[in-house]
Amino acid sequence: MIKKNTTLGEFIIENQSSFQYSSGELSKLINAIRLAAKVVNHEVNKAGLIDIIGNAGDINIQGEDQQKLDVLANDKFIQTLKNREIVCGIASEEEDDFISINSSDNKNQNKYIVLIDPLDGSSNIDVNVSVGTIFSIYRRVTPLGTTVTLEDFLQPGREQIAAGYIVYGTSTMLVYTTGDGVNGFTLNPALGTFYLSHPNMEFPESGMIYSINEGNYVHFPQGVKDYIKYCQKEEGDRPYTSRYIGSLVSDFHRNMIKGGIYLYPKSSVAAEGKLRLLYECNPMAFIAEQAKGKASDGFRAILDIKPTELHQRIPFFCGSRKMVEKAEEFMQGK
Ligand code: AHM
Ligand code: MG
Repeated sequence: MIKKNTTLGEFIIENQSSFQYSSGELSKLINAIRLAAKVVNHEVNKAGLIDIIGNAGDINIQGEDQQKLDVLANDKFIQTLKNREIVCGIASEEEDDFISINSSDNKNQNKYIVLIDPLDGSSNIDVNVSVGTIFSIYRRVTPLGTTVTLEDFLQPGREQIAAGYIVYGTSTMLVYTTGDGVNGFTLNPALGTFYLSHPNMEFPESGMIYSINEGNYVHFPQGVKDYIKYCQKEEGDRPYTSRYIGSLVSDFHRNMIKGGIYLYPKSSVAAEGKLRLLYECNPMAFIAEQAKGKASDGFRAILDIKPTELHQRIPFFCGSRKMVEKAEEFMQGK
């Protein structure tokens, strides 16, 4: 039973017992992400003042270097997680390699690793368009008490314990799943509190929106070209509406609420597409499946793919189940 005015903090405590491995650690971890999200939100909100308070590389009034927002977001998330000593490893889209965290207090007994894309769609910041943070949580596969290895990070998305995103939009929202449905929380900026605003979020089975960078049309595989033509054809409930923000979190969020499909296919200039399997596609795919949607590379479920490297890219088709299935039919030449 969802109570009105439930805060994210209350929700985490109330739902702790439903976690597959309940120990309070995952709750603490999600709480740390909530805290970092608020800090990053505060910085993102000031982005428009950059000409007044200084550009990246400048020295600010306190004599500190101004950082680019994506670097700053990366630092805030990593620092918050490190300081609380609740994870044993972090991998970030902004870092070349994973970070192992050896906890002196409890002899490396922390079992979770976190993967993050600290500020996705950051090219949108300069023009005041929504950006987001994406996170993903796994249990380590190597033994407790040891230092994490690459193997801990290269798990198929199916193994995720939790995943979520923060969209810094007209309102700031944190949306996440622990494998038991998807819930969305909206930040009241005056109080600094996230409230449950979107309980049990689900993709409509089908929708009327397709989101793809059509400027790359000439480079797309034939299946994608044919699917775009299908979306544009006057037949049944088509033509569909084209909506592309160029910010995965925002495009995904809109499509989950309204019904739609997001596509970032491979192309003749980007053999594996653009999006990263570990930091972008896996967490969004987990949320999509939990919200009764679907995510695929055109041929197989994203969550079933065994990653081979940290920064691996993968084609991404994600959204309302029937729309993704239709796009797959075109990709597979059916
Ligand atoms: P980023 O991680 O460098 O921000 O890139 C990911 C972003 C997605 O949010 C967005 O959907 C996509 O890149 C847009 O790419 P493009 O400009 O090629 O359409
Ligand atoms: Mg990104």
